[in-house]
Amino acid sequence: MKTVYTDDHRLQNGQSELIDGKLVPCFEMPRRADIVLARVTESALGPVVAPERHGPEPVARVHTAPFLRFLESAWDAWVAEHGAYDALPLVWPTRGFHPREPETIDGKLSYFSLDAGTPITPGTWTAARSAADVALTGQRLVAAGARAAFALCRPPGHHANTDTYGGYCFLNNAAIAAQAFLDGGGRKVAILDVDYHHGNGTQAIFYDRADVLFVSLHGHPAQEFPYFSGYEEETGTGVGEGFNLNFPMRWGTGFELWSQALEQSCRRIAEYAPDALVVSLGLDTFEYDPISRFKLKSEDYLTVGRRLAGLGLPTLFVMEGGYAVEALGENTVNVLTGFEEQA
Ligand code: SP5
Ligand code: ZN
Repeated sequence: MKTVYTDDHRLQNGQSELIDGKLVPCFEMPRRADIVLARVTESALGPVVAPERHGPEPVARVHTAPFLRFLESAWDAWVAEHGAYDALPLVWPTRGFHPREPETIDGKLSYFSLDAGTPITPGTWTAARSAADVALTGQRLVAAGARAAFALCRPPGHHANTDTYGGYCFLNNAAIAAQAFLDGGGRKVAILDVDYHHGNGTQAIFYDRADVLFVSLHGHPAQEFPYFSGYEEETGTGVGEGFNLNFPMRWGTGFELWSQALEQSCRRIAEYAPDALVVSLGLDTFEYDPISRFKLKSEDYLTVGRRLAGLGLPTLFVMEGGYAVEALGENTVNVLTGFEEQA
């Protein structure tokens, strides 16, 4: 399969995130994509291609105009107020507040974000738009008949909702690609999210729709970020009822339990019979991930790829999380080569 990649991801290079009560160097760093690219290049996976530019329309199919205006202008507004260092929010509208978009940049950061782990930097907007182009280019390859493609997106996307960023995500690359499948004439798309964290943004974007099935395997929200999304009882609403499926799992989960949830996920996807599958490919389920608590091993990712290939669907892999950086290339390419072996 082809890998879609651009160096533009390096423009998202945050200084620090707030985690465990400390400001520490960002876990979501450029080296992540560099290491995945290096491993793809060494492997027999296939060629690496540059993204085409798709313009603002496919992004605006998923995100609101006020949110996109905010992301585009946030860095300049922040610099004018505070100077040229990373922008982080500090306050959020919680129970009893009145969430109206404030006029000032600090207020806007609070209004449009979900955490203090996701710095806005000079290159954030360009990097995020390029990542969406990477996903859209992969989508085009698959829509044009490729069995599969790998969109090596960075920054990741699955925590971004129509009008919120956070969890290292700005634009929801997987959701933008899924919507592009539908806008290109697909009738139904399934999104399988195997990142350790619940894909709250993707779930929310498609929660009231039956043309996108969202299935997610993740750390239990009673224990794990993003805490307020990802319970089993979240099954969709309105015509979307029954088209959202969550498998929350407790800290310490290993491949035996995780792979059973994967099997159930695959059966639901097969029953749905979509025109295409988008895989939100996070590798932070790895046993040595520094911020996560599942116990998957490198060789397990080959098995994951083989099972996904068994669905027999046109498949777009979209890179999400994974912070055990030195193993990230091997783990990612294991999923993809497992898939190719079986496809
Ligand atoms: C795309 C993606 O994987 N985003 C993940 C964002 C996670 N943000 C930090 C969550 C903090 C949870 N506590 C970690 C404790 C580590 N000692
Ligand atoms: Zn994650």
